[in-house]
Amino acid sequence: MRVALSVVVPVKDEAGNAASLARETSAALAGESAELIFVDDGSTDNTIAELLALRPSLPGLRVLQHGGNFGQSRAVRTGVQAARGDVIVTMDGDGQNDPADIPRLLAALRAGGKDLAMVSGVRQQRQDRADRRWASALANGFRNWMLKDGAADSGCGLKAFRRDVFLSLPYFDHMHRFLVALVKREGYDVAFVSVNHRPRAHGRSKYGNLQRALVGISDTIGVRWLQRRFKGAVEPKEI
Ligand SMILES: Nc1nc2c(ncn2[C@@H]2O[C@H](COP(=O)(O)OP(=O)(O)O)[C@@H](O)[C@H]2O)c(=O)[nH]1
Ligand SMILES: [Mg+2]
Repeated sequence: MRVALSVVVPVKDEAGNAASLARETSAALAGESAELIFVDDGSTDNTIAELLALRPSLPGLRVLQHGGNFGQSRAVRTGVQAARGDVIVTMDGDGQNDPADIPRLLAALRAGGKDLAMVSGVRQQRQDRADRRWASALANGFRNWMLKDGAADSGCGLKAFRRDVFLSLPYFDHMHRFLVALVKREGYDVAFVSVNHRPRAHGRSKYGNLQRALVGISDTIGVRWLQRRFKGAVEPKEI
């Protein structure tokens, strides 16, 4: 079967969340020739066992394992590299993103012109603690001021994009938070779609506000440098 769409889900210690998300996603994508790729990044809980138990009933489910903790961005890249579809959807593995939003993201990507390479979710009514929401608002403000990427919520894990474009982007740890700026740097357009956000049912967030802020500042400066060191897109003509 030709796979048109690959859904890539990075997971680190998402027991109780990952398997139900896989079932939900498969139901939301009935009618699509889709595969579902979960990339485990050194989970020490039951995540892997729960996903493997699901495989007989979900033939489109693939499980990749890093065998250590290399980070969320690396897990996304591993999944995209292994993907068979030309279009990728990424989503958090904790169930905070809602797979029911995927068809709207895909419709927006498919309706766009040849320059539209990504549709990024914008979480409405974030179901996170107040301190996390404040930290996120500050980070988005700082990033927007520095990078002018026009993203209201660049950390939203729910995104749809062209696989070839993603694989042409410069890679660094935590790049998943800068995909809008990086895709625009290549000369492509990015569209935004409002998406649902749900509370975490099990487990806890893997990121602290302070750690995220410190890394975020240095990464934003790094992406600003990448923007300056690029002379724009070219469409070479063979003559
Ligand atoms: N593969 C991988 N996934 C991670 C890592 N840290 C977080 N994640 C996943 O990335 C998603 C978002 O992480 P989460 O901790 O919920 O972040 P928050 O929602 O922003 O608080 C979840 O699916 C996590 O399992 C990591 O080190 N490796
Ligand atoms: Mg989360």
